[in-house]
Amino acid sequence: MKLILAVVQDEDSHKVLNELRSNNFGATKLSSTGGFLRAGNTTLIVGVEEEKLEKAIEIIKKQSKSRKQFVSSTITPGDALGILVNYPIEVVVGGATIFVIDIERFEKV
Ligand code: 2BA
Repeated sequence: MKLILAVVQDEDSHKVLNELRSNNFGATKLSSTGGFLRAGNTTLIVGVEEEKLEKAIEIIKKQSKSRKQFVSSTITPGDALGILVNYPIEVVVGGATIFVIDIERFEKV
């Protein structure tokens, strides 16, 4: 058995979860925060049999779009002591960041 940890954007999480559910995958949704943008995203935990791993990853990839976001950065111009200037930096976020972990034991009691 494998465990998928997938970080997706909040906007995509419903579509990913719906398609996982309609293909009989169990999933848990966690609200998470990206360390770089400090903005909300969604982490999905999906336990899958090894032979169904690629199908689950295919669904996550299909439903996760990459988007551009802007993060504000601050610089101090060369000789302008004490003056801070904010300027936007563009970053491309996602589709999805996917980790796959081997599961040693799985039980439902
Ligand atoms: P964030 O950490 O908020 O990162 C959002 C996006 O900012 C990243 O998109 C990337 O395009 C950019 N970015 C991140 N760190 C950067 C840096 N030091 N310099 C410049 N740009 C940077 P993604 O790579 O698609 O990542 C989306 C989210 O997936 C991340 O949100 C984070 O929550 C998660 N993630 C990405 N890589 C991870 C990793 N190695 N371990 C755990 N979580 C990860």
